[in-house]
Amino acid sequence: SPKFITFGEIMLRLTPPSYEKVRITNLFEASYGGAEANIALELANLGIDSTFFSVVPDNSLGKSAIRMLRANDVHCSPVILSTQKQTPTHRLGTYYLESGFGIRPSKVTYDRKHSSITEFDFSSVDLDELLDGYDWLHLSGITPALSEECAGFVLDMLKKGKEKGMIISFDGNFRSQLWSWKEARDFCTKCLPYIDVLFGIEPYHLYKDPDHPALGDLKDDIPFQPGPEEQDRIFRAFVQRYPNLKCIARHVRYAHSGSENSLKAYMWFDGKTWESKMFRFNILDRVGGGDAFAGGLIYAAMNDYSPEDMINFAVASSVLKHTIRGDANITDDAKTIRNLMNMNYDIRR
Ligand code: KDG
Repeated sequence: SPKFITFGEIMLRLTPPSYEKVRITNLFEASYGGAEANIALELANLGIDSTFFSVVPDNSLGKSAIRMLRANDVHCSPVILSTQKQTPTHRLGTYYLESGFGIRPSKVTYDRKHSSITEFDFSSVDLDELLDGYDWLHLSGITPALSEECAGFVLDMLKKGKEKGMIISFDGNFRSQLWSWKEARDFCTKCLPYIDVLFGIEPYHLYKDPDHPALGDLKDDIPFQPGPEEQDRIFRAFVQRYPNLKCIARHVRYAHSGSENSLKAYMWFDGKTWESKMFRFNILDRVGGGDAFAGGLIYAAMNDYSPEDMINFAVASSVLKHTIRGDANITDDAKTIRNLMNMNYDIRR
């Protein structure tokens, strides 16, 4: 099957136990996560040849983050363990997650400025060599928000990946604490011509753009939870302007009372809009749900699933992640997700 590579930041995550507030806890649980790393990990867990590229400080924290990925079968040989000379602040980005409970939303506090990946000079990286031998490149809108160097490198990767005939997936992944909606939209617009598989296009991030003719008529009238016809209009506006887009996927969330949620998704593929089943479930940890959705869809596409199975597998993958603590979708095999996708909830014994 295709060989996968991704590039992004991996961070230390500190979480107060038992839904405690950051302000009163005296304990933080440590784990590691990052949008692209989460996808690399899920794909590796599912048996895909999966590689992660990043820059982390050459210290215990940087090494622990990478060891966690290695222990989950992710190849990390391209990862740069940078010296203090290369990256003067010499730190692994950190984030605090205050897990929400029921109606109280989760809260993320970033402490990631000047992390090693943001200070690294990427001109020393030979992109042709880095991407050689891989078939699928995944990037997200988080990395370009980190620094000018990271943004430039993401664009260079997209161009080189395209030149090498790779399949390119991209998740808009808007993070309002890192940049403005306008900055995100402008950057993602530059990326669009290179993308085959697009995630994370929620209305207020990317396409509410009056200066953007093909997308401009999709103004404020797009609801946050669109129906299939509205979503079809959105997809069509995208592919009309960017015919390179082979697949666009978007998941839509419905909150109920307590921690109960429903999730379903739409996917543009093969010239039409597909709608997944609706899944209803309880949330244990919602961080990384979008990555699990993307990871599931990438896995399904790599394995030539039918369009219905692709979109249902992607949602089921996200649903599974919501039941797992930590950022990544830890799985044993694809069968676990396929069972969930077929709503077969029997105990496996
Ligand atoms: O999608 C999950 C990510 O948000 C999480 O892993 C942390 O990468 C992260 C970020 O920048 O928020």
